[in-house]
Amino acid sequence: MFHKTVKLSSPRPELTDVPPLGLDAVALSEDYRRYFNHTLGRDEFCTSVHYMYEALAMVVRDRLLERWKKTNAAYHNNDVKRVYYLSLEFLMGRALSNAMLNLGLSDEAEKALEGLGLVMEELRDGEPDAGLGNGGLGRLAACFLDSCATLQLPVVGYGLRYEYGMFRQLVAGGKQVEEPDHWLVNGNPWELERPELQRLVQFGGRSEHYQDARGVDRVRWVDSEDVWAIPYDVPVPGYRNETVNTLRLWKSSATDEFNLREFNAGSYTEAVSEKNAAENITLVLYPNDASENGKELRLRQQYLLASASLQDVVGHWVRAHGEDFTGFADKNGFQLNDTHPSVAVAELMRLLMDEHLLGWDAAWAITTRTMAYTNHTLLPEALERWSVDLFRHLLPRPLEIIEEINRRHLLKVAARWPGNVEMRHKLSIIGDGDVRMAYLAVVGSHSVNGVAELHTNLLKHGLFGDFHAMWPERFNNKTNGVTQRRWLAMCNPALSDLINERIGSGWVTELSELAGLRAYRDDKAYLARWREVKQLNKQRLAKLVKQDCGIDFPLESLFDVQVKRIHEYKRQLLNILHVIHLYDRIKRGDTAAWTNRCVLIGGKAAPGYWMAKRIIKLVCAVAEVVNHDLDVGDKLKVAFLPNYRVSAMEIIAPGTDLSEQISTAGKEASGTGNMKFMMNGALTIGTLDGANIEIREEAGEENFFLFGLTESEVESLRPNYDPNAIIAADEDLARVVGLIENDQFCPDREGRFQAIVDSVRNPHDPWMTAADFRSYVNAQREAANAYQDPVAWSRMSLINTASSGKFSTDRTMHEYNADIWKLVPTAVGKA
Ligand code: 26Q
Repeated sequence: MFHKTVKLSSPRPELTDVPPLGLDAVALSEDYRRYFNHTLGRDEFCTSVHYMYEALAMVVRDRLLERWKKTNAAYHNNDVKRVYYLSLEFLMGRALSNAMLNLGLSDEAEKALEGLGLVMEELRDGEPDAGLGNGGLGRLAACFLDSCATLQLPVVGYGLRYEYGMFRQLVAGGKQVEEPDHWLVNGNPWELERPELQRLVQFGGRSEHYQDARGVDRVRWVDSEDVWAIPYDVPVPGYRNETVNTLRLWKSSATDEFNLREFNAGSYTEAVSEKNAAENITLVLYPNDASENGKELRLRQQYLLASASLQDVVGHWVRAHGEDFTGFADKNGFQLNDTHPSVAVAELMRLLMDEHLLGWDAAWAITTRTMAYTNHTLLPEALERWSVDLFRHLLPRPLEIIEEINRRHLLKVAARWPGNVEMRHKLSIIGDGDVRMAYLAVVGSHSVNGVAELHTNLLKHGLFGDFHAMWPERFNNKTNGVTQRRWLAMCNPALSDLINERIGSGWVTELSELAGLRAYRDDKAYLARWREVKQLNKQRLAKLVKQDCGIDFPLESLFDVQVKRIHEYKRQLLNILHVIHLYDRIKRGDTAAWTNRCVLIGGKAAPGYWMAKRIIKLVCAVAEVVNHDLDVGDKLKVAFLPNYRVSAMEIIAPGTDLSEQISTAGKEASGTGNMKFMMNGALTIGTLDGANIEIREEAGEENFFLFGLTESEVESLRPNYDPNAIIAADEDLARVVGLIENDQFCPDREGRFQAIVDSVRNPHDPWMTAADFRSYVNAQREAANAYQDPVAWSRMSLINTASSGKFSTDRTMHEYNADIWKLVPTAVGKA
C-alpha cells in the first residue's frame, strides 16, 4: 500500500474553505435526496431500508466531519495534553440516532424524512450494532468516549476493527446457537480509512544485541514477520458543543514482504494464503468475558493494538519535537482498559530504548508517568496470564524487556521486605512459567483503579494487597457510570420530555440536576403521568418480546428483568430458582394477594462455557412449561430474549419495573446495567455488590430491595458452607430443587439439569446460590407487594431516577481527569 503525494508550498484554504452545512429540515432533505439519487444511485422503486438508512447516515456524517476537523485543529493549535484510551473492546452500538441527538438535529431530520414520506424509526433499524465488545467493559469504553467528547477532553480511543463483532445469538430448540456477525458487509459510513497512517508491527524473530557507532549497547528485533496495521477513524461527537473526538481502530493487513519470500521460492499459492495469517489478526472479537488463556491469536491482537497505537503517538511526537522526549509525559497519557492492552508497558519501553535510543531509566520514568491501569475483575480465572514460552516465541524483544522490568522490580521488593524470599515469589511478574499481566500493569503504571468503592477496597486488601503496601498512593477508585445521552435522552424520549417539563433539560449535561425531580415525589398527578410513560415503554418492550420470543407480556404485570452476560457469578440461576418457586406456589394455590409478573432474562454465553449454556437451556425449559400451563395464565410469564445487545437494551431499560442485580457479593466489580435501569426508573433488587452499594446509598434503603450475604459474610461462611442442610431446612427451596431433580422441566430428557442441581448442592459452590435463596425470595415478595400500590411504586421509581445523578460517565470522566489525566478541556472555536 503506497500513497503518492504532491508537494504543496503552503496550505490551500481554497480547497477546504466551504460554507457550513445547514442543520434545518430543508438542507437535510436536499442532501438526503442527493445521496439517495446520485451517490447511492437508487430510484423511486427502491424499498431497501438499508439504502435509506445509508443516505441519512451520509447526511449526518458530513456534519460530523466539519466539526471533526475543527476539533483536531483546536487540539493541535493549543498543543494540548492528550490521553489515549487503549481497549480491545468498544461496544458502540448504533451511531445514527446518537449523532443526530448530539448534533441537535433529530427533530429537523424527522421533519425532513416526513416530507419524503419516510419514518425515522424504520431507518434507524437499518443500522447494524457495532458490537465490538463483549459486555460491560466494552460498553463502558463507549460511554467514556461520549462523555469525554461532551466534556471537551482531548481523549482518543484506540481499538481494533474486528471484521466480525460479538456473535449473533439464536435460540433454537431451547439452546444457544452462535452465528457470525459480519457487520461490515454493507459498508460502514461511520469510518474513515487512513491508509497513509499505517504502522508496521513485528512478530516472531529474535532480539539481537549490538553496539552502535558510539559503542553503546543496543538491541534490535530481527528476522520478524511483519504485519501492517491500518487505522480507521470513527467520529465521536460531543453533546451540542461542536467537539468531535476520534476513535481509531486498527485493521491488520499483510505486507508485501510477507509473501515475497515464499513467492520467490516458487510457491505462489502458499505465498498468497500466508496473507491470511496476517489479515486474520483483527478478523474476530474473542467472545469470552473472562480471559481465554493461552490463545496465540489473542496475544497477537493485544500486541497489534499496543504497538500500532504507541507508534502512532510516539511518531506524532517525533514529528513535532524530534528525538527530545523530555516533555513527552506531560503531553501524553495512556489508560489501559484492564490488562488486555498491558503489553503496552513493555512496548513503550521498547520504542523509547530500541527505536529512539533512550536509556532504561529515562524510558522507565516516561512509561510509569504515562501509563494508568483500570482493573475490572477479581475473579482469579479471569486474570490474564501468558506462558513465557508463547510470549518468547511471538514477542521475543518485549519479553526480554518484561524480564528486565521484573528483575528491577524484585530488587525493590527485596528492599521493602529484606530476606523475604516468599514475597519475591509472590510479587514476581513472572511465575509458574507465566507472565502475570495484572502485575505488569500495576508495576508499570502510576495509577491503578477499581470501578466501584467495594471493588477498589477488595483490590487494595486482596488481589493487590502487597502492591498496595508498597505503593498506597497508586491506588484509587473510579466508580463507573453510563452516558445519560444514550441511556436516557435518546432511548427514553417520553420520560425525557416528562422530566424536562419540570426541571428543564440541564440534566443532559449535568445529571445531578435530576435531584430536582425529588420535589415532585408526592405530586399525584405527576406520578400518574410517570406511570403512563412507564406503561408506554412497557408496551414497546412487550412488542420486542412478542417479536423475538413469541410470548405475550401482559402490560399490567411487574416487568422483572435480568439482562447481562450469562455467568455463574451473576446468578441467573438464582433468578430462575425464584421463578420455579413462584410456579410452585401457583400450582399449590398459594396465590392470595398475588402480583402478576413477567420475567425476562437475556444474555450471551461464551461459546465454550458449558454451564452458562446449560443455564440458558434451563431458562428456556422453565419458560416452556410455565407459559403453557393453563393454571398459570397471566400470573407468571417467562421469556429468554435472544441476542441481547446495545440496541435491545435501549428498549429494555425504559420498559423495566424491577432490575435484577443479584451477583454473589464481592464478585461483580461494578455493573453498569444496574445504572441504566435506575436512570430509567426501575427499582433494583440486589445484593451488596459492586456499584449496587452506591446505588442504594443514593436512592435510600427504602427504595431498594436488598437481600443476601455481604462480601465478608460470604467469605466467613465459605469454609462451613452446607447447601444441603440449607435445602433440607427450607421447604420452598427443597421443593424447587426437587422439581428440577425430578425432570419437571425436561420430561423427555431425564437428568438434563442434574449438573445444575449438583452445582447448587455442592459445598464448594463458589457462588453460594442456596445461601441467598431465602432472603432473595423474601425480597421478591416485598417487591411484589410494593407493586400493588401504584402510587407508592411510581414514587420510588421517580426517586430512583432522581437519585441516579452520580452514575453519569460525565462524573466518572471528570474524576479520571482530576486525579489521573489532568487534561485541559478545550473548546472548539466557532469559525
Ligand atoms: C481476556 C483475554 C482473552 C479473551 C477475553 C478476555 C476478556 C474479554 C472481556 C476478559 C474480560 C472481558 C470483559 C470483562 C468485563 O466486561 N467486566 C465488567 O466490566 C464492567 C465495567 O467496569 C463492570 O461493570 C463489570 O462488573 C465487569 O464484570
